[in-house]
Amino acid sequence: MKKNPIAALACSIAFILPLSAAQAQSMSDADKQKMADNVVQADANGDAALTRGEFDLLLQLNAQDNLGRAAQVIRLGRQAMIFTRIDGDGNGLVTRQELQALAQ
Ligand SMILES: [Ca+2]
Ligand SMILES: [Ca+2]
Repeated sequence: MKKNPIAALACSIAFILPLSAAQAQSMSDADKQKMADNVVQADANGDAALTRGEFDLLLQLNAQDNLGRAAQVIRLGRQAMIFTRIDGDGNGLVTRQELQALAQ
């Protein structure tokens, strides 16, 4: 059994969506767990990378759970902007490495 890559991806996303490390650190463990669950749910094909569609779904799930700035991102219609910012190599997939690079 290899270690679940989703948890690490979720942690990285927890950093990205609140868009500041301070806000991410202020998230409760329960919220981080919800975020991880949402990533698993959004990553429909389980490859630990998010397509634009999977990313939109993740934002919707996070908004429903009032996590990070997801609701604000959707209200302002900034999904594409944020996805583009995270997708460093522009291949249309957000990977764990790209999230981690952004969280540094
Ligand atoms: Ca995927
Ligand atoms: Ca990419």
